Amino acid sequence: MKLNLTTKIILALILGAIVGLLLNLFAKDWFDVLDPYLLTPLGQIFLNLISMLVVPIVFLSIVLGTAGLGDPKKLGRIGVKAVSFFLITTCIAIVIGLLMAYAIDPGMVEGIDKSQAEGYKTEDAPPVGETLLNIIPKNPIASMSEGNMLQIIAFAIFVGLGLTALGDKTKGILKLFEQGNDLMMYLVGIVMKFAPYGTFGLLASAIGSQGLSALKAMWLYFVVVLLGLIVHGAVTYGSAVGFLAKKNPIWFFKTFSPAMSVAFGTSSSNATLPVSMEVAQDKLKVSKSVSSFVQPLGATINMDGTAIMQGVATVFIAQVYGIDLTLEQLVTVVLTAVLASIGTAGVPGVGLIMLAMVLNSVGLPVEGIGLILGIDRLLDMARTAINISGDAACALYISESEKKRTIKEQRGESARS
Ligand code: DAS
Repeated sequence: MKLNLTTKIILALILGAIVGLLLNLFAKDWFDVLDPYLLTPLGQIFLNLISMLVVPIVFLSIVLGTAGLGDPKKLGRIGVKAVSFFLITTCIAIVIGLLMAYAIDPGMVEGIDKSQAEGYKTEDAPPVGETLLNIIPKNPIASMSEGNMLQIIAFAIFVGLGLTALGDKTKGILKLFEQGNDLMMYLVGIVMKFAPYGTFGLLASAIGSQGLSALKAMWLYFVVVLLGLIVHGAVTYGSAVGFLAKKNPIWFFKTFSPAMSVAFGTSSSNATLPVSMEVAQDKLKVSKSVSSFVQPLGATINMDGTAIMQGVATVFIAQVYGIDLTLEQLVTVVLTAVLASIGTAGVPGVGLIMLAMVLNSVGLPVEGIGLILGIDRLLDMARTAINISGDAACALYISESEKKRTIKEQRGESARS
């Protein structure tokens, strides 16, 4: 029986989880041998293979997406629609996280040992103001070598606008970029054949090392975040796909599931970009120019799943430390979480770094993150799948609205002629 890639990846995820759990519960010594020589290398090879393609794909697709839009006014319109969609849905996401946390009170559960948190140190998240100021790169080659996605996107937009303005003079370069993009998408197809093995390794290693013991005291926190992700996906994205894109939300999630399963396995929006763009263009029929512009931008500045975790984690940590948050502090949490998501790229674990920024903004103890560290890897998988779904829902909405606009303009022209 020939299984399609999605089924293979989902089966690999399930098998990886089962193998990881069995090794963690009954064969820790086996795991200690298998992990460094098999599980981790399988996962790391896959992560490196798709991460290798991200910078060229993001650069080429934004150049072609921008040039494909042609009219800079259209680029402006799409940019405003995309950023508005991202900011509004991220605000909704963190409010859902806060409301669900206050409804269920995960920080009040027995057995939470605060001493686990002592001494936790987090990396400093990039200051948002500085990130926004530095969007224009001094050296685009350096931006590419550092993987600075916002600077790569900014440079690619300039190049795309230049190609549009110069038209036939630079059609050779445009052709070269188009062929380069086709080459990259071909390589994605090759790399994706390895996806089932890589996602198996990633899951087995993550669950084998952490097991579910970390869930004991944190089970309620874990459940509240998962519930928030499900509510946001079903309600917010379901409504956007249903009412804005006028498409069936169940069809959307079913069709986009191959990309969601890769996001779940890799915990990286960036690494999943090649797949999420291919699925959006080939299966959701999102126009190439809109997908190429909106999804890379979203993978960098739109992280609704992460915002939900931050809302729940903020309330959870405040409750564990017996701190009551005022309304002003909660508003600050919403604003900081939205801004924080703009400054960081979609790579594994970035949500925790941003959480430190959110906790700092309201004076909560950052070491409280040490309490949720153990299960964050598992939650990162689920929230990354939501993060990229928001980007795809936005791209679908904009693509459908642009199609309707074009039809209206064509009708207008034929009526005038
Ligand atoms: N792993 C991040 C992403 O790629 C999300 C997060 O860390 O919260 O979207």
